[in-house]
Order: sequence, then structure tokens, then C-alpha cells
Amino acid sequence: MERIVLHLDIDYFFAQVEENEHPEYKGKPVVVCVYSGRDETSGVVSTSNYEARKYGVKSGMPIKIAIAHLKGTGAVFLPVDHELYSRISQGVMEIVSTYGEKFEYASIDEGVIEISEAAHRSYGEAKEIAEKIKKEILGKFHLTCSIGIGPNRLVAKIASDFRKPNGLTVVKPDEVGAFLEKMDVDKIPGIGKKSRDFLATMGIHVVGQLRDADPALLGEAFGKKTAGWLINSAKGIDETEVGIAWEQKQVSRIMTLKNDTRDLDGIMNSMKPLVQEIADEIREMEISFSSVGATLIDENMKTFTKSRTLAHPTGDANEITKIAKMLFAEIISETKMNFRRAGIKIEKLEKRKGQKTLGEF
Ligand code: TTP
Ligand code: MG
Ligand code: MG
Repeated sequence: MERIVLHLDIDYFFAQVEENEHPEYKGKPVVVCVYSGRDETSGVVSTSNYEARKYGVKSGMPIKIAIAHLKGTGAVFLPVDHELYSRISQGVMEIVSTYGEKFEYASIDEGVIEISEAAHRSYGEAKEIAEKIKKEILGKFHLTCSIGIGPNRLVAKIASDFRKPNGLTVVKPDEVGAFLEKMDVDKIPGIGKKSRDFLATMGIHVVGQLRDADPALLGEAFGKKTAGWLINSAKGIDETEVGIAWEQKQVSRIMTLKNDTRDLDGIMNSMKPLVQEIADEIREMEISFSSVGATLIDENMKTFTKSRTLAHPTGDANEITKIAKMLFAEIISETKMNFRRAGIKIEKLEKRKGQKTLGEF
């Protein structure tokens, strides 16, 4: 079955948040820094706004070099405020997660959702969903982001990076080949500087060349498994599912109800297969959770979300049903409309049995 996947990446995330916090910085180069504390200007650039990037400032660059690039521009240098960014990140991803069937928190400023069903397998509808998401994030958080839509996670991610800032790029299945062909090979996530340089020695610079490369030669150079992955990626093939990656901080499922309703038992009945899917993932990933959330979206597409933190982490799926029911009841009691979509999520995930928590990865 063909899928439609949407990848969202917030534009110059930390710096954009700082611009919102300090409107007086707008228009100036803004550089967010990780200070090492050795002396006043030692450390590296975390990120910068687009004004600063015009002067060649980049993530990972020593702060001293950024200062030199920006001399005389009135640039602002700030320390990172992780707590603030992570709070805003969660708010944004909460919005994103309600628009598709499966959601994955891919990084602090990236979310992936599968929208095959939400978009009725139509790329036109998928694009409308993307526009709505952008509008909601701009309205609620004053942040712009860039979105890519494609038949899988790989293509969607590359597409999200294609036009930045405030981009929206849709790549339909029959456009994948032409879309990737002329890109430098390091546009493929996972191909870093080392692989890129090595491929260059084989005369492979762009994705089309990688796609058409001799599998045997690539196998000799990279090993069979990596070679297979390289060629598949160059063809734009990626079978990985949304919502089962390691780094995710929540597992969520959402669906459209058969009829618009505010009947609690009816909603809970519809939730059974979703809870089952979440329970399967809990088992597969050997995780426990300590927060459960419920989302209802009414006839006017207004979203209501509530969540509850447990006293102790658990892996028990019955807890999900119990708490979700309570949360749905609360939302219903505080509203008057019927609901069109309903969803459940678990958060604050940890590996079970004394294994590392997800946060440590
Ligand atoms: P990115 O999405 O890579 O970058 P960005 O959001 O700043 O810019 P854009 O997406 O518009 O190109 O990273 C997200 C955040 O992660 C970024 O705002 C700061 C942080 N970060 C670092 O701290 N160090 C790094 O080297 C990178 C790449 C990002
Ligand atoms: Mg970003
Ligand atoms: Mg990012």
C-alpha cells in the first residue's frame, strides 16, 4: 500500500524562538551559542538566524569565528536556553501529531507523521494538511517551519530541507527520481562527509550516479549491507515505519471517528485498536511510560488535549485505556460540540528492566 509521509522541520529553531522572546532582535543577526566557559567567547555556535547565515555563520562554528564574521553588524550573541526550546518543541509537536495517524518526534525541531489516511491517499489533500499545520504553528507559536511530503520518510525529510525557510515541497511517487537525481549525495541523511568524499573518489557525486553505480563495486567499498542501503536511498526507497524509531519521546495514534459524536463509550470503543497498536509497540520496544494523553478534535477542527502523569512508570496497556477514558470524559464535560477525531498517546518513555532511558541515547 502506498504511503504519504510528512516531515516538518522548524526554521532556524533556537534563534527563531529567541527572536520571538526578544522582538527587538528582529532584523539583526542572532547567534545562539553553547559557551564552554573557558573564556568569555569560547564555545561553538548552536544555530543562528538567516541574517547571520548571510555572513557565513554556521552551526558548530567556533563562536570566535562567528564574532569575526559579524563584526560591525550589531549582531546579538545569546546562550542556549534548552528548557525554553524543549517546552516550545513539545507544544509544536503536539500540534503536528494530531494531523496524521502515526507520529514520531524525530528531533527537537523535527516531527514525522504518516498522513496516508488523513489525506485519503491524495497528495493534493496532503498539501492542504501541510498548509493547515504551518498556519496553526504560526498562529500559536509565531514560528515558521518547512515541510516535505513524499511516499516515505527519506523523501519527505529531504523535501523538508529543499526550500527553507517557510518551505513546502511535495514530491509525488513518480517525481522521486527526478527530484533526487541531481542532488549531492550528502543530501541523503546518513551520508556524511567521510562517505561523500569516498564516493567522490569513485566518481560518484550526485544521487543519480549513486543510483546507477555498480552494486558489486559499492559492496566492495562499503560492505554489502551499506551498499544496499546506499542504492535504495539513491532510488528514494525507504520502508522504515513512522513511529518506531528509537529517539522518539512519545507514541501516539489518532483516527477519524465513524460518526461525529460525544458519546464516551462509543469513542472508547473506537480507541480499542489504537490502544492495541500502542500496546504492541510498548512490548516490541520494551518501554514503559509515565504519562498518558488524549486528544479530541471537534467538528470545527478545534483540538482539545489533556494528559496525566502517573506516579510510577508502567508498561501496562490497561492503564492507557483507564486514563484515556478519564481524560476524554473531562474534555467532553468541558465542551458542547461533537467530535470528529480522537487520539491517544503515551509519553515520558523509558526502557524497561534497568536499561538506559531514551533520554540517554
Ligand atoms: P536544525 O534543524 O538542523 O537547524 P535550524 O532549525 O537551526 O535551522 P534550519 O532548520 O532552518 O536550517 O537544528 C535544530 C536545532 O538544533 C537548532 O536550532 C539548534 C540545534 N543544533 C545545535 O545545537 N547544533 C548543531 O550543530 C545543529 C545542526 C543544530
Ligand atoms: Mg530546523
Ligand atoms: Mg532539524
